[in-house]
Amino acid sequence: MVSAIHVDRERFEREGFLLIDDVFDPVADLDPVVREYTALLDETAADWHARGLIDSAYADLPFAERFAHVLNDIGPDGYRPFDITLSGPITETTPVHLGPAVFNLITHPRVLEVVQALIGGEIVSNPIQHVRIKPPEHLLNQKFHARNTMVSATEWHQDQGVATVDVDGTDMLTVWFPVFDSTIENGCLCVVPRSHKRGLLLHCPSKPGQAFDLRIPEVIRGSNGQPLVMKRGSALFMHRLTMHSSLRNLSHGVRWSFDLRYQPVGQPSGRDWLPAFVVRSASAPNQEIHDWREWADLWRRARAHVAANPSAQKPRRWTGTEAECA
Ligand SMILES: O=C(O)CCC(=O)C(=O)O
Ligand SMILES: [Fe+2]
Repeated sequence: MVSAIHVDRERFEREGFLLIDDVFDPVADLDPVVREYTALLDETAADWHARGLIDSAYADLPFAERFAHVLNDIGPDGYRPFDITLSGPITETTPVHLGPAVFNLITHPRVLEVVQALIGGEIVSNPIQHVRIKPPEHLLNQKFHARNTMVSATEWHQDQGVATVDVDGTDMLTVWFPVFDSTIENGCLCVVPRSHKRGLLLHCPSKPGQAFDLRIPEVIRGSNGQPLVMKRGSALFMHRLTMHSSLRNLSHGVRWSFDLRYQPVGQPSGRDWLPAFVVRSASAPNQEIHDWREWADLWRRARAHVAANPSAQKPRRWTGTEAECA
């Protein structure tokens, strides 16, 4: 019997985050994800090699080394088949990973138990979600080292700041968890406790014209961040206004995490061209999706729709011309 989870709501509201151990069973919940990604990397590397896009399929290398070599050869866009959302320009063939092991994480009853305690029992899975597979930095080409939040460090930001403005009234909750232990050396997440009380802060593009890589300028942020070392199986539940970032992976192992988001049914998702689906509803249980194929279809249909209607994809809220961004 797995134990019920104690959710300290008062602490969440005070600190802006809650770290909970043993949300996932590493063997039953996380190992299948590792296997799913090992097969995906195998397939993708073989395909790219057969098409002459990479120098080798690197089949003899362990996962993290293989991933780094494949990315070095193919370039930053090669990350897209591994991620679990559609971002950047979307065409009918934009790759995204939609597998059963990932679906089981998104709909995991113990995650939803905590989400329900924090935002109520009518819950939608928000489409702003990522997998971040960060190989040891020394294995990656220089071009990946800075400002690539998927494979290297992440700048300080609030998740509300990276969604479109219609999300402002939405009670969006971020759930971040490591696939393997996350440490200071391998690039764990950092938070500024209680920063959610400051409201939405200015975000600047890290490079001029680069609307997708945002950070809160240091003059505004201050310097009281705190690293969160986390064990495999644990999960962090974070308010949409909590400032957070992540460190570089200076270790010899992979730094691998998922970040998912949830919100109450009926509120805007901040990416309304992507699918939001009901994961739990006591009032309309027939709306819940339990089949990963149905979920994958929602994503494919959304992709086809955006490919045919590019204006469905809305711009982010910051321009970079604000004085503090200079
Ligand atoms: O894992 C990371 O590097 C950043 C994660 C993040 O920003 C998030 O989960 O919202
Ligand atoms: Fe974030």
